[in-house]
Amino acid sequence: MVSRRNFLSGAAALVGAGAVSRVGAASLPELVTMEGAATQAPLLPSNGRPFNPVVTLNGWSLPWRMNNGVKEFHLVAEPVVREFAPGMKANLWGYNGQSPGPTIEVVEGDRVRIFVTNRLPEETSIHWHGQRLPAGMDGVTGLTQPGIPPGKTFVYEFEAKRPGTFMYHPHADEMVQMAMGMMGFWVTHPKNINFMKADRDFVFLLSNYDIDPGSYTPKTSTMLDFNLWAINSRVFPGVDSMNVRQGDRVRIRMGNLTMTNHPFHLHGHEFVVTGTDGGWIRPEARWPEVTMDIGVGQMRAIEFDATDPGDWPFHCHKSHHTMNAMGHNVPTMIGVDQKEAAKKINKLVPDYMAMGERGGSMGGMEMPLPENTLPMMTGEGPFGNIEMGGMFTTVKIRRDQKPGDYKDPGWYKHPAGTVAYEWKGDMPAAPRAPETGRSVPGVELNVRKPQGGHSNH
Ligand SMILES: [Cu+2]
Repeated sequence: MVSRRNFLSGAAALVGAGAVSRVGAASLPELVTMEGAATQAPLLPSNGRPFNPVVTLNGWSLPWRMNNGVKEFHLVAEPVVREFAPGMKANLWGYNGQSPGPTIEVVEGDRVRIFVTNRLPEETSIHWHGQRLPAGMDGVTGLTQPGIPPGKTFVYEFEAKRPGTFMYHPHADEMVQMAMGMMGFWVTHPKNINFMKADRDFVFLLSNYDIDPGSYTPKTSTMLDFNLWAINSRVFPGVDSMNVRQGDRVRIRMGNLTMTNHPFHLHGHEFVVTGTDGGWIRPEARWPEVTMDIGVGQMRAIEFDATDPGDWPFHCHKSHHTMNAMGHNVPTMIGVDQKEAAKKINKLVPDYMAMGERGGSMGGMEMPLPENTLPMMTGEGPFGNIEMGGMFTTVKIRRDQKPGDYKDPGWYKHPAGTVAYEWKGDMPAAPRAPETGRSVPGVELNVRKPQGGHSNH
């Protein structure tokens, strides 16, 4: 077994493909697994046709071996432990040691053979989402194949006909297996290496989990009310930043395997949608956005020129998707004086803390949390608590980031005079909205009263 761990800097160390060539042709390709959740350096193709590799956020790409012109991969479906962010781990199901599984990268026209070994306690299969392939290779349990029983290995084989962005996931006990984290990314690179070449090509999957505070295993019967919204089974501040050089053409590809849509928003730059599930979009048909909604089961590729240095958020715009495990039945307490009630409760529960009177900000608060539980709003930034979680990360654009260097450059150093600052001079009166319909207690509301003859009673 070859493992890959933690090394954003030495690309040479990660090419495990050479190590598998000594394995006999009739055997399974050597099993390659990953430990840890750090973003791995791009997997430079050591054999087969050339391509520009992608970088999987908090993930990795699976090495292959060539066998008589066929690219052979070995995926193992198995229980894994995934760290969502420092301080929280979960028991998930995944592939080759991690959830999500490794990214598979091939070239348009490649003949691909994938060995899938099942080490789960129930049957599984893999559906190659978006691929043109023989129906019998589509991976739908019961419809196109029997389920892969525990302990058995099945083989999928097809030609990667269409370049673009794909996913893989089980089509067996699907709700449970996807709620447990079984999924992976697939990129079919164009045979022309210069076609739509980008300087940085990041990929990740969106997934959702329902893990009660203090527990370790997702509730698999949850349909919509998930409490962890993840980028590649990580949540902020556990999601790595996308580190690029000023002037780079940056591509970000996403696949949505959650149970709802996610409007992803980029700060400081416009992007264009260049790819969908069905392929690449011609330049004249692309449209500019700063927020792009990605529906359930969809894939999208966006591109932009990284013109402006800084630490720019890239996040889902549903605000509860940028929070970590939270209770959902919390009443709004803004404006409610809880002092007297808190005194009474404190007699019974000494640690009780009245919350929410001034909003939900917990920036300055230290609260005891159950074991294995992340704060809802967290992440230490250069100016204090970022108060985010879930589907949030940053694109870090730097003038001096070297080509091919994916290392985190640290926080942006703003040029003097370019940061929002406190005003200490005179305060002119700010214009106010006209005083109609104000709901301040004691002020008579200017509401139209029902007139005689128009009553609905
Ligand atoms: Cu979202």
